[in-house]
Formats: sequence, structure tokens, C-alpha cells
Amino acid sequence: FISEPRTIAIVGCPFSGGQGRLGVDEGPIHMVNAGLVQQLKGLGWEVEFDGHHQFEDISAQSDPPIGKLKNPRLVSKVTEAVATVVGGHAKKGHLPLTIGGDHSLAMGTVAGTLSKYPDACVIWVDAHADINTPETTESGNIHGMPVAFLASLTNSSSLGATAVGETQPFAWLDNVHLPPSRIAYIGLRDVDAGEKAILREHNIAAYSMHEVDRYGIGKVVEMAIDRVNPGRRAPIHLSFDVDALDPTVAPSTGTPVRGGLTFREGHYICERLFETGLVVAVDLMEVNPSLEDEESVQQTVAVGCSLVRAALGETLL
Ligand code: 6HN
Ligand code: MN
Ligand code: MN
Ligand code: MN
Repeated sequence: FISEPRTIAIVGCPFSGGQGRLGVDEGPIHMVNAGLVQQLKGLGWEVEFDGHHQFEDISAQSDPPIGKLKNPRLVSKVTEAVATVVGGHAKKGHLPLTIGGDHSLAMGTVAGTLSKYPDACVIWVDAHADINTPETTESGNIHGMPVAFLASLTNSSSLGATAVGETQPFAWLDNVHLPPSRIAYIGLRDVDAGEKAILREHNIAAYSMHEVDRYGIGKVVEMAIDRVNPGRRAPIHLSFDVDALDPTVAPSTGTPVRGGLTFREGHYICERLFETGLVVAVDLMEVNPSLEDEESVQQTVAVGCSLVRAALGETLL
């Protein structure tokens, strides 16, 4: 049994270093400006928001790639800070709501959740599996890798050597471990070949759009919960990448993939997880207000806010 948090702590993370497209750092600013704080208060929550997180800046020159990984030092520093902030809110009994920013941030959010709830499971809603390792990544973008680090499928030593005396990026994550049996995906449709092999090898619960079509979203969500949380007692961390939605529903995002979740399917996942009473942390990632036209941006920001509301108790009746 989880004593239900009454306070939401919004962690705004204007960060784009886990991928190459500028603008995704503006996502949280747009969502807060759209009235997210008031909307959550309207659901009966106390809401804490002390402004967007200020991240230490590391210049590109002092952060050359390690192997294929781009901005490794920056992403490591930022996600470590996010883990501390999210973990701190969770330990006070608050529900951390992290707004991205790119999905590399989930290294921090999930690590933060695990620091308070070591038995937590993760429902990862995304077009992508974000489980590349430094060996399998084709893009070198770290937002495609957070799950591999969280699940200890890779670690900081596999990055290769850094300068003498330098702290190895991601060493802070080496002691964080989310067992692969406690991860379930919903919405997948753009999974790299190396990632497919990893999902198979570790028997990770993965419900792609094929399963959504086949069974319907209602059944898929129950199957996902049962796989990672069979007794339905463990805390749930929901990490929602807005690109899980179809690009017609959420166009302003950096790696859109057609054939995604409908507006209702996305909201249903959030509503159903809230109903379990087990949700202890929520991420909403990858809204990029610099992509597509103004109407698309507004639509994407609005759908981001409404997914968050659904995950935090908004009902249709
Ligand atoms: N995201 N699999 C691709 C890569 O670059 O590794 C895409 C990753 C997308 C990540 O959307 O959070
Ligand atoms: Mn707090
Ligand atoms: Mn993602
Ligand atoms: Mn994605």
C-alpha cells in the first residue's frame, strides 16, 4: 500500500542535450505557460513549482563525443541533478511530475523514483524503446539509451576511456538498477534492430502498436500492469514520451513516427494507471515547440497538459 501523495512537485527540465534538435528545452516552459499549475490545482492537488530547473552548462568543446555518445558529460551531469531533485521530492512524500526536455532526462527521474521506492516498476509509453547501448546506438543520441543504463544493460565503463582524472560520465548510475522484468512498454513502432535483440534477450514486456491494434488499449494496459506488477502493489513510474501519440495528435516532437496512439488511447493509459492508485511519479517528455507551425505547437502543448491531467486524476465524468 502506498500512502497517496497529496502534493505534486513539478520539475521543469528545459534540456535538449540528449538529442540534436534545438527547441525541446522549451517544452516545459510552454506547458507551464499553458496553465498546467492551475489545471492540477483544479484537480485538488497541492502544487509546488519553484521555476524551471537551472542546469549547469558544459560547452560543446569541453564535451566531445565518447565513442558514439554525444554530449556525454553534459547529459550525465544533468540527469544526476534531476535524480537528486526527483528523489528529494519523492522522499518528502510528494509526487514528482517531470516535464521535458528530451527523454534522456528519464535516467534521472527513474533513478530518483528508485531511491525512494526500490521496488517501483516503469511503464514506458513511447514510439521508441530508448534501450540502445553505447554499442548498438546508431545516432549516438543519449535520449535513445536511458533504459539501457537504468536496467544495467550497460554501464559507465563500456563508454571507453576518458581523460585521466576525469570522472567517468554515468558512473553515478552504475549502482542504480531497474530489473528488466519491471519495465513495460506501450506504443512501440520504431525499434532499432539492436534494440529488438535486447528486448528479446531480456524478455522485456513490450506492447507495440501491433498489440494495441490486436487486443485494444484496454487489454494492453492490463497485460502491461500484470507483467511488471503482478500483485498490483508495487509503485508505478509512468514515463510518457509524447511521440507515442500519432503525429496527427502530437506533431511538435523531434522524432515523430506515423501509426501511433490515438488521442483517446494515450489518455486511457494515463487514466487507467491513475485508477490503480499506484502511480508515484510521472514524466512527460519530448514536446518541442520549435517544430511545425503555431497551431501544431499549441495542439501538442495542450495534449501534453491533458495527458498529465489524466495521469493525475482527471476523469471524463
Ligand atoms: N526518444 N532509436 C533512435 C535512436 O536514436 O536511438 C530514436 C530514439 C528516440 C528517443 O524519442 O526519446
Ligand atoms: Mn517537494
Ligand atoms: Mn522516448
Ligand atoms: Mn520516442
